[in-house]
Amino acid sequence: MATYDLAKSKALAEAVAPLNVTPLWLVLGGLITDTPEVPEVPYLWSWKALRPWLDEACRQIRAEEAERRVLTMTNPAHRHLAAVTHYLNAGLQIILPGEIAPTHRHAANAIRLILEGDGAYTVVNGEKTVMRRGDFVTTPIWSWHDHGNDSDRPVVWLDGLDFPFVHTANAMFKSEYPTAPGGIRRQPVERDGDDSFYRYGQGLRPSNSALTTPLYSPILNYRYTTARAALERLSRTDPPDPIEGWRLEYINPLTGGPVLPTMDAFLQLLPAGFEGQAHRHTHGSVYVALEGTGQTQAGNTVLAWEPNDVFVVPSWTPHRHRAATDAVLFSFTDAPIQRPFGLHREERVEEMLE
Ligand code: GTQ
Ligand code: FE2
Repeated sequence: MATYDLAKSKALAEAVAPLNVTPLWLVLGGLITDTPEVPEVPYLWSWKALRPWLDEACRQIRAEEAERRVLTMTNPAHRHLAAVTHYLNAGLQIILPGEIAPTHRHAANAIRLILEGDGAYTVVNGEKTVMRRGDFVTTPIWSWHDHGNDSDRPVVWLDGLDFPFVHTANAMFKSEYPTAPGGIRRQPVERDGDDSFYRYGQGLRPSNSALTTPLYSPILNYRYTTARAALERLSRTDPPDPIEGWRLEYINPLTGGPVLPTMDAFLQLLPAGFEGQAHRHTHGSVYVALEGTGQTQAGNTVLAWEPNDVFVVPSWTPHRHRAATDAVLFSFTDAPIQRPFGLHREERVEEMLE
């Protein structure tokens, strides 16, 4: 019940608009809300529907010409932004045998999750890793990176980037690696194989490496074979978590924290018949179904997934997972952006409507 004269306040609003101020009492309710008002909607991008269009993209443009040949996903709630959640972008990138996606760097962090084909590689700050299905590869902020494919088949992976967040921060920068004689824009390879994994990923670190808190994980490629075997072992001894099943986080071995300053990543195993309990949290999540089939209910939307489908659960949306068969989900989220500011919240949801 307004005790003030609304008409007068509106007249005031109009009068002071040219001075670029506004009476806060007219707009406060929309600014300080009881709970998050989230524009993004839950959504699933079907691998079967999208995969043929990647072939068409290959007929239209070369990787080098495109810089990155990606079908980038947009949340239906805001089609103009290349964003699937408020802060995260996702896309499917395809690279053909012999192609090069040239070296560049940017203020956005990126991750890759290999979906089809073995034998493409990525080079990040001089380290080259040949990627296989399910491998999780990090491309941290401002690191030089390029991709290639030495196999005889197309390779497709999921790109995950934080560029909607970087745009919001008005902090985007990018640069291109200098072009060598012959017109090739490629950084030299200094380390080959799983160099960073052997240095940092096995409970060891080079003793002369600095122990200052690093901004991101030193590991380039977290192998699927390793992570999958770890999940399998966990499932043999521990009961599944009622919400997540068996779930492992990919970590920065130097901090125990998230792999990147803005994104964390997980691999989870849901047993056949799993009926997860519901929860919600302030971070947005992007999932990839790697093995098996099931469905995730997010709000009133049921997202039925099968291998290589990508789906999103936006901030504060109640959700639960169900698995028809044994199933493995990869996911990444923007929780690390919220945590340092005390903004991160998570809670169980007792009742979810069908
Ligand atoms: O592979 O470097 O999906 O720079 C968007 C921007 C992929 C990449 C994307 C990029 C890349
Ligand atoms: Fe990039």
